Amino acid sequence: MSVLTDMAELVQKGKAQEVSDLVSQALEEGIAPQQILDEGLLKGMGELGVRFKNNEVFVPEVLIAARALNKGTETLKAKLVGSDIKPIGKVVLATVSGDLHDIGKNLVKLMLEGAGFEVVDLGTDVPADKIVAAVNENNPEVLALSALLTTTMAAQGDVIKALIDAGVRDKVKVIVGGAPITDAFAKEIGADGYSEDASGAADIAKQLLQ
Ligand code: B1M
Repeated sequence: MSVLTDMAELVQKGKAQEVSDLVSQALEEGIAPQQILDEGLLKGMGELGVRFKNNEVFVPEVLIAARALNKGTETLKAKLVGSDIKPIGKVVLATVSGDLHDIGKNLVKLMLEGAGFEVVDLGTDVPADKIVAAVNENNPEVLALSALLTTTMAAQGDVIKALIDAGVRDKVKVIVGGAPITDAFAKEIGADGYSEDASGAADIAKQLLQ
């Protein structure tokens, strides 16, 4: 079995330290960071997601796997993110209210940092008023919102409404993403940009700086 197949397997088993060790081993073997991410870490979570949907595994197993995946991406971070890049801009990032999914958000953070942004990460389940306060406090060029549930995607629109109500909508560009989000939905809620994946989010944030 290859190191990436083992990694995908160990993500599903939630073996955080082993996953991290395999990421280091894969890097030593010269495997590209993006390939480690796609064919090792995310492949494992994708396979577990199918088993979750089919009720073959449940929330605790998925939670433990998510921790292993996050530990693996932390180990990759040093390779994906340049160490002495001068920030090209600032992004405030959050998963919206009611939503605890953070793996996609963390990848967006990684890619934004890799593209040279300073990122203020507010975490998950962040209410609209807290996001508006963070925009006022940090003055970012870009606000990036993630949502993974059909029941929480509307909260991205609530954040935009809250920015309008607070009179600060024109101070910041808003980009949105997450599995249920589409370009049409992003336009409907008045977002400035949408990407279906994390590296695309970094590209759009860069375009919006211009
Ligand atoms: Co959740 N969950 N979950 N879950 N979970 C999903 C999303 C689900 C599709 C599973 C399923 O049923 N097939 C389903 C949603 C169904 C729906 O809404 N239609 C679901 C459900 C139902 C639930 C609960 C309600 C389950 C329950 O309690 N009964 C519950 C809700 C909790 C809550 O949030 N309030 C729940 C809980 C959990 C865990 C806590 C156990 C865990 C999260 C742990 C964590 O994040 N730390 C979890 C997980 C891990 C998943 C799955 C298996 C994997 C999600 C993931 O991390 N994928 C997921 C099924 C699946 O997707 N196969 C599922 C990997 C990640 C890299 O992808 O986040 O999509 P993703 O990010 C992508 C893109 O979307 C994009 O970039 C990334 C790739 O490059 N992206 C952006 C994300 N944000 C972006 C922002 C951008 C741009 C791009 O710009 C700003």
